[in-house]
Amino acid sequence: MSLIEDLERLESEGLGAIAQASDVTALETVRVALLGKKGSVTSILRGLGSLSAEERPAAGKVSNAVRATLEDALAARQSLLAAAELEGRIASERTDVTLPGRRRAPGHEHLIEHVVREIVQIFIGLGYRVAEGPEAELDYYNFTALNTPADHPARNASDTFYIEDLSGEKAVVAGESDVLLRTQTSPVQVRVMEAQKPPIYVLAPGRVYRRDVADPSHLPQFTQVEGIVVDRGITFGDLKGTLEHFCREMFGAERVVRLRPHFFPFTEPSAEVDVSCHVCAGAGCRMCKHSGWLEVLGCGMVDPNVFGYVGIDPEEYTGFAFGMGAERIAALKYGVPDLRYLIESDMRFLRQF
Ligand code: 2U9
Repeated sequence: MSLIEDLERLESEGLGAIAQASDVTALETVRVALLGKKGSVTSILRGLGSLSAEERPAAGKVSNAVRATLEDALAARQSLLAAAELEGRIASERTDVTLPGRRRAPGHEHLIEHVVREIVQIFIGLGYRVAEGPEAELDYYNFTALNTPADHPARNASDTFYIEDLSGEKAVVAGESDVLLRTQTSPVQVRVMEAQKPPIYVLAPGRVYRRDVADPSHLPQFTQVEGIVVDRGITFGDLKGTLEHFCREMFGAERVVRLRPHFFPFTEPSAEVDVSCHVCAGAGCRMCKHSGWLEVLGCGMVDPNVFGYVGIDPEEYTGFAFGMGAERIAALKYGVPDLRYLIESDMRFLRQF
């Protein structure tokens, strides 16, 4: 009868261990120790086979009852502990939906982008369309087709960023044209004229690059907006009227506009456009260096040689072109004293616009 006593002892010890298991993992260890393959109850049950035929029924009954009692106790404790663990997790992971959210700082359009859009809108209103082109450009489109002589200073490596191949030699496309970072957006208009017959009314905004050291009025990378018109019967009067309209829309209806003769390789005649100083209304002040005028853009009638490169007949068509730096326009309109502020990403400055 010692086997039955052993079983009863194991039952009471087992029930104690089950009651003491403090979590699901500890309970599993208890289950394996009692009822697993090598468990203490299991090995006693294996011993039943060695009992005599008389002893076996009573011992079998007790052992089944002990196993059932332990299994029931394990199941009951298991569901109790699992429920407690779930409750604990729910409590610790609870989200307080009443907490205030994290404030996000929404970005806004950069002043340069804003000014480019202002300029573009004025010319869209006059029926122009916008064209774009590559920033890494061929010498041919940036200089040659714009009537720029081979010995022009702008072509010097000290003024223009030429793109080099891995050996440090100038990169050349199709054995003929150097590759450079465009110094103006004019090549965009050359490409438009190659691809399309007049009438052409096109605006070309985009980034340009020059080997300049940054100072209050120069940046090595800046944003140009250029425009070109090619049509039958276009005159210098059309150019003047268009740019007067632009300046008044951009800077205010009260501003006076004047053109001064100038020289560009791609236009003839050429001019620079000034608007009357908004600070002193033309009387002379520090802003306009006591001249009463602020220089805003350059312009001219498209040189017939340029038409020659793109196959437009200068006897049939004439055209005008103009160009401006968006950073300079932004500085004039919004009173920015140093162009470098526009590219330094200092939020204390940018937030003001
Ligand atoms: C073609 C023919 C002619 C574009 C022009 C200017 C005058 C001009 C400067 C303004 C300030 C450059 O950004 S800046 O330094 N530009 O003064 N640009 S006429 O003339 C063209 C363009 C394309 C085919």
